[in-house]
Amino acid sequence: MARSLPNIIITGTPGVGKTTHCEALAERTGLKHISVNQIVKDKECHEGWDEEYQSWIVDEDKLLDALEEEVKDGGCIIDWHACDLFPKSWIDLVVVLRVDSATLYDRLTARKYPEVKLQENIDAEIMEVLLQEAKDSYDEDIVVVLTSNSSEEMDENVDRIEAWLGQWKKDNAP
Ligand code: DAT
Repeated sequence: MARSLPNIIITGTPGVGKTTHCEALAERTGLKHISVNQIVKDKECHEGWDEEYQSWIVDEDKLLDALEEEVKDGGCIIDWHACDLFPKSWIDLVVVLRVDSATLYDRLTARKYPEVKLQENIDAEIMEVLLQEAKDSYDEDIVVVLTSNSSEEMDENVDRIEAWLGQWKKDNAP
């Protein structure tokens, strides 16, 4: 798929800072922040609400259909706590954000996550679930791991991704 702008996934355990990074990046670069959560909700790409986890049960086929139109021309920053469902051909860069578990605990507690979801997400971060998923789903050379423990780190991350975008534009200039 030829694109005039790249598609970037920002992924990681809930609470790691995906939305915050995507918003900052969208503002800085003009790329479009695609909140997959929002699309699942707005376009009803789900099979109902899971009470225990307080989250939607995602219908991945519906979600991909809903996303394809947005993503096909490029220029999207996809914000989602999974990355293995997107076709490889859609994606130019996969950023996996990581955070210390104590910091994650504080962020998810502040969000009033139910206990089972809190523990599961902290375990997932410690076990590097998202990092492994990214490595299993995409070529090694497009997967980048960045830490998101502080706003200084976030600023550095946004700078790095913006620099990557600048290089991509040069490399893919018509
Ligand atoms: P996600 O979209 O991955 O669930 P978020 O962007 O909503 O995460 O961030 C969760 C909370 O943590 C939010 O209150 C902002 C804060 N946060 C995220 N990344 C941060 C960072 N690098 N430094 C300081 N606070 C951060």
